[in-house]
Amino acid sequence: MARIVVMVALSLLLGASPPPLMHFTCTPAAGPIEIDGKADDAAWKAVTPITEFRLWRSFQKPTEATSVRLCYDDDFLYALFECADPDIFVLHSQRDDRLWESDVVELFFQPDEKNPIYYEFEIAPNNAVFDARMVNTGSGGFLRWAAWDCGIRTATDVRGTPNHWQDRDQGYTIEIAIPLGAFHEVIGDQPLKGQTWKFAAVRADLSVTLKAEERSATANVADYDIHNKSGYSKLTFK
Ligand SMILES: [Ca+2]
Ligand SMILES: [Ca+2]
Ligand SMILES: [Ca+2]
Repeated sequence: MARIVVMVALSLLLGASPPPLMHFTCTPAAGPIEIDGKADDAAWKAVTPITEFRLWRSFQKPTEATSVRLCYDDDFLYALFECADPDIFVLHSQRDDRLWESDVVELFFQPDEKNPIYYEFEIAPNNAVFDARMVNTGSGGFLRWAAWDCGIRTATDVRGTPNHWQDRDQGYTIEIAIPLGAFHEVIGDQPLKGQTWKFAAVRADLSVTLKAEERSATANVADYDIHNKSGYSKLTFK
């Protein structure tokens, strides 16, 4: 008992220890997906949502619910985020701007652990898009890599009044289609089926209802650096 008390006290002093890394699967789309910000496509109903978002550093559950679904076909990798949010806040509307400074969802993929190239996609509730093919952040970060434009298609559905903090919003949905050609430099013409990538889905939530902004991920973000891929989850294409 004494040893357990000491261990709990130590873990509180040193910060939370990270939970085991997560491993998800991505299945072929069961039908066509219309990129309109609506989750009503039959293909989405067939996908189990990923809901295991954890706050950066503390690994605790975030205040507001977030889910992401993933699937793919011969041409696109699809994602659908659904975010509860009582205060939707959007700062930027330009392509490749600093979308992470207000409410945003993000996807990170490193298709091949032996190849340092990785991909970052961010979409804000106002459908502003940031996309970047990166090698590492020490080489210039987004200033160097964000000019890349992969032809991503996105749409959003906002239930609320963004930037009007006096009322309470319901949330927003973001639907994404990333052309598989975006990853060609790394994966070539290999079929997705059977591949396992490093992966993180991320959400930033800034709201008047929160004591502090909340950044959460399906990855273990121990040091507040989402570009540190050691805590990424894995994503296997079935
Ligand atoms: Ca749709
Ligand atoms: Ca870009
Ligand atoms: Ca918010």
